[in-house]
Amino acid sequence: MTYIYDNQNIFAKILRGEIPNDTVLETDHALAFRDINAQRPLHVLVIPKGSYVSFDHFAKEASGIEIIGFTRAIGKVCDILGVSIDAGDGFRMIANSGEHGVQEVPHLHVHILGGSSAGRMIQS
Ligand code: DGP
Repeated sequence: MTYIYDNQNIFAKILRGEIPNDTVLETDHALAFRDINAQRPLHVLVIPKGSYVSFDHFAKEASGIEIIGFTRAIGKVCDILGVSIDAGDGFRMIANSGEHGVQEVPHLHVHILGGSSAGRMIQS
């Protein structure tokens, strides 16, 4: 399987600074910013800086350093938002992938949703 990355996707443009974003955290390997269409009081997207379409793509082809950097950034974002289990009320993390995952933007992103209950895992 070959993953085809479209470098004109909206998150690639955000990474290149062509489109503004409300940054929560930037590290060597990840950028976190508020979702333009927030579904909960706290709704942040965390993306790796590398060109990965989806989580499966990232899991198979990213380097160990990229995977650690991205994962640690997610932990830091949880701390920044105050949703960590150790200090807050928790969160829902979602990584939509491909057609059946109903992924709109083809650059890997995880949604961190908090500030109120995320409800049941799948509604329909
Ligand atoms: P998904 O369906 O998982 O691919 O979700 C894509 C999310 O990206 C969706 O919740 C809306 C958000 N989004 C789309 N365009 C932009 C944008 O230009 N800026 C920001 N901050 N978020 C965006």
